[in-house]
Amino acid sequence: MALIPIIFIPDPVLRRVAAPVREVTDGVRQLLDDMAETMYDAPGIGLAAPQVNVSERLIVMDCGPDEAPELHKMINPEIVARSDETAILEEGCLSIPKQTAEVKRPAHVDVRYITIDGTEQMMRCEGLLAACVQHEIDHLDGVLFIDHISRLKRDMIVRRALKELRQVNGDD
Ligand code: GNR
Ligand code: NI
Repeated sequence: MALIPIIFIPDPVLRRVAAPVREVTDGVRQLLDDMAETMYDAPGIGLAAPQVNVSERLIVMDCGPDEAPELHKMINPEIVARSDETAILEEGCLSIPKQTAEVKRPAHVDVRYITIDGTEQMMRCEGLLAACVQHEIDHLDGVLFIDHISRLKRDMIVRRALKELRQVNGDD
């Protein structure tokens, strides 16, 4: 197990469309383990491979309460159905430090993905998990939560996040 450094805006890897995983190898399983450790350490409720500089279609999520963690590892996840009903949730992103905004998305989605055993599986996601899985699959397509809000709010969040990163990095 190992922690992997998280990539921040405006790194272009966050805007790239990630490549499908062609084979579920020990390397893929190791990376998912390391991504889970990195997510818990951050802490966050989800992490996509581009956020650790790997442009491949891999995500991890855990939206469970601390007493009952529920880790999901997904390879090549795809949304196959979206509800007409929408929900507005406050989102943040580990790649856009210390900023949040309300984002409107389908309230429920059905996701199809490959497990670490290499078998296909479906999962119905609701509530926070639905927002999280859509946020993570967006990352695989180079999309960030700020792309779902007004330009005014987006520009403010980007400006504040870059300022935060400058302060943390001690730049001029
Ligand atoms: O930690 C995170 N919280 C969160 C809250 C609401 C909707 C999505 C998320 S995902 C985010 C971690 C992250 O940046 N994942 O890509
Ligand atoms: Ni994110």
